[in-house]
Amino acid sequence: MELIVITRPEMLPGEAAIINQLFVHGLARLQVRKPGATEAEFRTLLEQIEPHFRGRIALHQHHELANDFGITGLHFTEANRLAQSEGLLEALKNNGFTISTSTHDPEALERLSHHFDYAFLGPVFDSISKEGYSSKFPGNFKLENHSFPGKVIALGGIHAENLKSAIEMGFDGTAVLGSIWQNPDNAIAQFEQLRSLQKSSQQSSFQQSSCIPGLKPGAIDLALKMHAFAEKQINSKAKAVHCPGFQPGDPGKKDEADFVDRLHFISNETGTMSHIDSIRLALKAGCRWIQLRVKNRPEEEVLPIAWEATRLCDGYGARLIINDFPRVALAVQAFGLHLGLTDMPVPEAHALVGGKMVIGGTANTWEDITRRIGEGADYIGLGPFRFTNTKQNLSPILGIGGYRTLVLKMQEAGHSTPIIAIGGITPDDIGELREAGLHGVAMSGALIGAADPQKTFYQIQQALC
Ligand code: TZP
Ligand code: MG
Repeated sequence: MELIVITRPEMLPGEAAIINQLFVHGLARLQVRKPGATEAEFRTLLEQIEPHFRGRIALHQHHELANDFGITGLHFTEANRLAQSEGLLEALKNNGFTISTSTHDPEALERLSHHFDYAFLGPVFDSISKEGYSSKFPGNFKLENHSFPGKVIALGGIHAENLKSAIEMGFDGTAVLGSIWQNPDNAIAQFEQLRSLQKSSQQSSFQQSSCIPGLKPGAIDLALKMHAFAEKQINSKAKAVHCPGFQPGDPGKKDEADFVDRLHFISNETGTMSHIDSIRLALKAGCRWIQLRVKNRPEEEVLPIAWEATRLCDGYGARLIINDFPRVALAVQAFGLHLGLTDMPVPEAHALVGGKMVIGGTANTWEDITRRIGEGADYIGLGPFRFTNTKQNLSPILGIGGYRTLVLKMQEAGHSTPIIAIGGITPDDIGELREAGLHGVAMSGALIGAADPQKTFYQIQQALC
């Protein structure tokens, strides 16, 4: 369930620093709404928001800035919405944008374009920030069944005391403004309080499974660590450009193994879908660790795909891992590189991409595992779990028994390198894989072929919790 923050309409001193902190503390969506602000004022604010958080922003005004800042969220106010054609909304959706709108009238939900991903409805309570903006919703309001397929977010006058009532009205999420910004010094504490209230008020199992896309479940601590790691990565990227040599035994690196995501999406192409299409699908569904795995193509063809993947991943604040092509990983300054069983050893790859790029390696046997650990791999992709059409020349299938044996052996030997299971995995397999001691899973077909990839993503997240 979403907890969305809307900015104050006017510019606020120190606003960007608070916004960055809100993101660090797990904010999944910020609506930048400043009706009177100029494009230059928007630019100044957006420039101060850390690039890896900009994928979580929706712009209410100055949509023309979206491209420059890698912003994929566009909001259409009620008046603005009426001026848009279905064709334009559809084109935005097809180009990877998330679009939202707002309405005051529950009946208007029947008339909203189905292209909108979410719509604000309110004011459900008397507004805190907008004087005289009082609610016309009765206290016992219930959101009736409606035909709008997107999420409906309660807006207006929501604070710690009434947030639970808003959730009980049947909304898919809540949006707050006044309660966050009325005392900016207290914005983060307020956000945390609202978020934990919202979490404890969630009732249905689907709502409970709605971990924030982009962050691992239950994630304030993790978000803080990730933030620290992201900063380290930015520094290390700068280093990688200036001194790409491998630094053996680099002490800064090993404790970062914790940051290996529990869900890795592996790109693929089918008759109807390109690698980029598959990555866009995964990002929209919520995946934030994306491996670009292009097979049987020369490096010069992989590079432009990697650039496009980088642009997309940056827009969503996701990590991009390049499979097989160290020089491409270096060129696009990817977050990581993944090496297959027949690729070069990890230290050789470090010599090409720099000592600090995250490097993962494939394994199928105990010998592969110990070799990967010896080489200093940051994570190991162990598989295949079962037969899959996604990969040609599959190694022998491990099954759950194979994983149990190998993970036990690792534990006995005192090895803690995170192991990611791969190969034909579906959401239903995750429970037993986690029980067997696996750190996470890599999936391709189960997400690409899902009838509703976002629902599948939530199912996966819940199983990974
Ligand atoms: N390595 C072993 S299986 C596999 C790779 C890259 C493919 C995983 O894709 P899927 O569709 O989840 O089986
Ligand atoms: Mg390879």
